[in-house]
Amino acid sequence: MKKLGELLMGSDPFEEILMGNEAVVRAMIETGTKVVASYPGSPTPEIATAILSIPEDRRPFYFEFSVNEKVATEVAFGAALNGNLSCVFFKSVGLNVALDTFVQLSLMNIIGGMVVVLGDDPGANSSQNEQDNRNVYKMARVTVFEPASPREAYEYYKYAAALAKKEKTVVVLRMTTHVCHARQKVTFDTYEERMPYKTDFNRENGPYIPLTTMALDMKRQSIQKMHRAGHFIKDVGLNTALISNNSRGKGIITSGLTYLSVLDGLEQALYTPDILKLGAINPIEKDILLSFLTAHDQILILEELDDILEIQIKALAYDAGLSIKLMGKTQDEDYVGEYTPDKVAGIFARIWPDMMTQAPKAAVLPMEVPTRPAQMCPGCGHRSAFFAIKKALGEEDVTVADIGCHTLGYLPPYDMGEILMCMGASPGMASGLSLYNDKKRVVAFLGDSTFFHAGLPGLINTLFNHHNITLIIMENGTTAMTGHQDHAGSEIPIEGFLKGLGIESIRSCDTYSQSKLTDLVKTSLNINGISVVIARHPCMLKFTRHQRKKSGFVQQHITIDSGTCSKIHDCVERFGCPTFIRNPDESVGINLDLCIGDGSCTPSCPEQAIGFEKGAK
Ligand SMILES: Cc1ncc(C[n+]2csc(CCOP(=O)(O)OP(=O)(O)O)c2C)c(N)n1
Repeated sequence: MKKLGELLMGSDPFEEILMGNEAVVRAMIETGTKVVASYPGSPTPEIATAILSIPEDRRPFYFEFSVNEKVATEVAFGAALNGNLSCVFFKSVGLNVALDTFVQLSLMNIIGGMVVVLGDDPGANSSQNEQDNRNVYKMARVTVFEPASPREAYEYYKYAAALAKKEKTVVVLRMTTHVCHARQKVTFDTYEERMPYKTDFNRENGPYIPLTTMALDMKRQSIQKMHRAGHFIKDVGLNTALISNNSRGKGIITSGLTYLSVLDGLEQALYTPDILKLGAINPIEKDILLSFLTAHDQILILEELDDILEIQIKALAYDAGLSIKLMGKTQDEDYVGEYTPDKVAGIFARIWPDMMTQAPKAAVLPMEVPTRPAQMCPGCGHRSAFFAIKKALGEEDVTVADIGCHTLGYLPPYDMGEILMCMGASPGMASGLSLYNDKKRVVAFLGDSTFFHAGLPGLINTLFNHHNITLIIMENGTTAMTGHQDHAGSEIPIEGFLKGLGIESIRSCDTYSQSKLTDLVKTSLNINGISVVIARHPCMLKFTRHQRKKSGFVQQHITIDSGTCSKIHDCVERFGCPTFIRNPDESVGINLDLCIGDGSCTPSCPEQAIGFEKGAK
C-alpha cells in the first residue's frame, strides 16, 4: 500500500479506507485550501499527522502549528484576507481560547473563505470536559455542517469550502471523536493544478474595522450571509429524510455520529420510525423540519450532549402551532456521555417499548479487561521530577497542576497537583492561592508547550502583581501529550525568555539529576516573589523512538542485584515506574518489555541495587 502522503497527493480519483481526520486532508487538497494552521489537541491531531506525511516541497498548502488556537485562527483569517482559502483546526476546548477572535469572523468579508474544523469530544475521551461547542455557534453566527462518517467528513469539508468561498465567510465542520477516528472506504475525486498563493489584501473589500455603527452594519451583513447559507444547505440537500414504510407515525431527528447509533439501535426494532438526518445544524433548515414535524405524531430528537436542536425544533413547532409530541433530553435523565448504540437503544426501549423486541443488553466483552490507570511512560523525565520535587515540599505546601503529561503527577505515589483547570491556568490559580498565605507555599507546574500557549499571561501577572509562587516548568522539548508536535520552545529558549521578563530567581537542571533538583526547589521555595525552576528532560518516548531507528542500536535495560536489594520497594512505591514488578516473594523484578534502560530510577534505590545490562532482551 502507498504511504499516506503519496496517497493523499495522488492526482487521479481513488478509493481507500481512511480515518476521518485523514479524509479531511484530501478534501483540503481538492478544494485548493492554501493555508492551514492548528494547535494540537485530540480528537483532531491526526489531521496534522496526515498533512505532515506529505513532504513539505510537495504539500500544496502552507501549514503551521501556531502557539495556540486563537493565534492559529488569526493566521488562517489573515491568509484568507489575501484571497486564499484557509483552514484552522483544533479540539473542543480550543474554541474557548480562540473565542475572542472566532466570534468576530462572521462580521468579516473573508475574501478567500475559511473553514474551521472543530473536534468536539462527547464522553470527554481526551479532554478536561465534554463541552458542547454548538452552544457557541448561534452567538458567533456561523454556519455549521456535521458529518457522521469519514466519507461525509470529506464531502462536507468540500461543501464547507464551497460555501465559504461563495459567501466570503467562515464555515465550521463539526467533527466528534469517533468521526475523526473512524475508518471507512471513501471514494476520492481528482483535483486541479493549484493556483499560486495570493497576496491581494485590499481594504476596499471591507469594512474590516468593527467599531461604532460599523459593527452594526457588519452584523447585518453577517445575518444576510446566514440567510444565504440556509439556501445553500437546501440546494445541496445536506439534510435528508429517510422514510420507512412502517413508521407508525413516529419520527427521529438526529445528526452526526448519533445517526449511526440510531441505525444500530433500530436493528432490534419491530417497526422503523422515519429519520430526518441533519447534515447542517446551524442554521437549521426550517422547511424540511416543519414538513417532517407535520407528517408525524411523535418525534424523538436525538443529539449528543446539550439540547441545542431540541430547543430550536420545539420553538419552531410552537410558532407553527403544531401540537405534536416532541421528546428529547427531557426524556433522558442522563445528559452525560456519548450516545452509543446501547444508550440509544435504551432510550428507544424507554420511550417506545412496543418498538423494541427486547430490552437492550449492555455489550458483553469476551473477557474481563483489567482497568489500567493512566501513567507516565518508563523513563519519563516528569516522573524523576516529581520524585525529586516531593522531597523538597512540606506537608502544608499546595501544588497546582496544569494540562499535559505532567498532569499525571496528581496520581499516587506523587500526589502532586491538587487542582487542575485548563491549559495555562496554573500560574494564575497559584497566585490567587498565595494571597495572604504565610503558612502554605504554593507551587505551580506548567508544561513547555503550555508556557507559550496560555501560560505566559498568568506568569507576567505574577510578576507584575508581585505574587509569591514557585513555578516549575516541566520542559520536555515537545507537546508530548498530544503526540509530540513542535512548539515555540524549540526556537525560543524559555530560560532566555524568563530572563528577558526580568525574573531574577531562575534555576534549571535535568530532572534525572534528582538530588540537584530537590535542592533547587528547596532554595526556590524560600524566595520571596516569583521563583522559577526549569525541570528539564527530553520526552523519552520521542527520544527512544528515534534511537531505535538508528543502525546498531542496542537496547539497554536495568537489573536488580537481588543480593543488595533489601526489599524496601522505594523503586516500586515511591518512584513508581511501571517497569518494576513486585514479585509474590517481595523481590523486585523488571518488565523487560517496558524498560528502556534509561536509569532514571537508579537514584530511587537507597541500597544502590539497580544496575544496567546492555544487549538484546
Ligand atoms: C485549549 C486546549 N488546547 C489543546 C489541548 C490539548 N492538550 C492537552 S495536553 C497538551 C499538551 C501540553 O503540552 P506541554 O505543555 O508541553 O506538556 P507535556 O504534555 O509535553 O508534558 C495539549 C495540547 C487542551 N487540553 N486545551
